[in-house]
Amino acid sequence: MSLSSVHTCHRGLSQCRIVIVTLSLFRFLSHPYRVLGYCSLFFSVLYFITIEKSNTVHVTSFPPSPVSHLFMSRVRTELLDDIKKYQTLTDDVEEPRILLTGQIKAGKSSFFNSVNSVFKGYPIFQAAACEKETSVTKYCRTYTVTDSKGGKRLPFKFCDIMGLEPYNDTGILVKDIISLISGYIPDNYKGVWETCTKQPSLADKVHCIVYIIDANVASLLVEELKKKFEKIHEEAHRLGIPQVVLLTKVDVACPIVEKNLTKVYESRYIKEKVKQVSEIVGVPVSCVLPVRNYWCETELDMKVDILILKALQTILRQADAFFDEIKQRGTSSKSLCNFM
Ligand SMILES: Nc1nc2c(ncn2[C@@H]2O[C@H](COP(=O)(O)OP(=O)(O)O)[C@@H](O)[C@H]2O)c(=O)[nH]1
Ligand SMILES: [Mg+2]
Repeated sequence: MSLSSVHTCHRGLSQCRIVIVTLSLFRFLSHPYRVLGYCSLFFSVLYFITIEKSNTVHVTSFPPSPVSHLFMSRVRTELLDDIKKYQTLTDDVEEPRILLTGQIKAGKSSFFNSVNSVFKGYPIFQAAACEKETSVTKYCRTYTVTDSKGGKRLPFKFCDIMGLEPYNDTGILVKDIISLISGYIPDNYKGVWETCTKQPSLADKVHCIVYIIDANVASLLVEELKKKFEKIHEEAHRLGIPQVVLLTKVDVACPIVEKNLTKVYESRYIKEKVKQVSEIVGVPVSCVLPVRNYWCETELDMKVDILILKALQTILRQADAFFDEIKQRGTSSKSLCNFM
């Protein structure tokens, strides 16, 4: 029996005793006083119900920390297991290619670092966060993650590219992103993107586009940038590539969430931001995931891990939906151009 049910049982016994005493009194009362007896019975039952109600509140207000810690630990383990067991639905692709795109400093590199940290078991900052992106060289940097230090390679890879900026003089161009998602740009490619013309296979394509948007600037995005998101969304939609948004820096955006990350789904402010970016990018609200990245920590935090893992699980599920659709259509990697 759990601690809370033992507690309720004790209270229940004392309430029963009150009712029994009242009933016995009632038996010995003569007729004229029976009305008074009824009244006392009524009030004791009322008292019983009131105490029962206050009991429930008392029981649920048990110190929550050990319970929630246990619960969170289970959720985290389940998410980790689910991701480790992940296998693509097609033999043509071993590791889904996940593109991280968004404005500079939105948290693209930090998201990869966070995923890497959760699987390594300690914070690790492999991808240079806050890297200066002044170079004009387009570089599709590919990152893989291993399970624990020196462990097995996990079944996904991230493409990290330069930021998508409102104006074309800085940042990656929409046409470059379209070349990348269509499969023309290989992993870690540093050459001239325009000369890449090899016929792409399904494995060369991007299997999920992840827009990384800073929750603090979501409402300040300029029209030019929104139009770029729109163009990428249209093309991705045409190609059937799934799209997900990660709303980063939720800890900075909302003071309630900063104090307690478990409130992230309850925060009205974050809910509003989720709706806002879902409209800007054109993805359903269920595909906008609030995350808090590791960026300066020395130890892992279970609450941060859960948000990161939930985001990754959603990305992989979306990639699966893409593979499933291709399977349903009977499109093989060789005849991919027909699908595109
Ligand atoms: N507080 C907070 N800061 C973050 C978060 N994610 C990223 N950052 C900060 O934002 C800066 C830019 O992140 P970075 O990953 O380099 O962005 P990128 O340019 O999109 O790759 C980092 O130095 C971090 O300080 C987050 O979730 N919360
Ligand atoms: Mg970066």
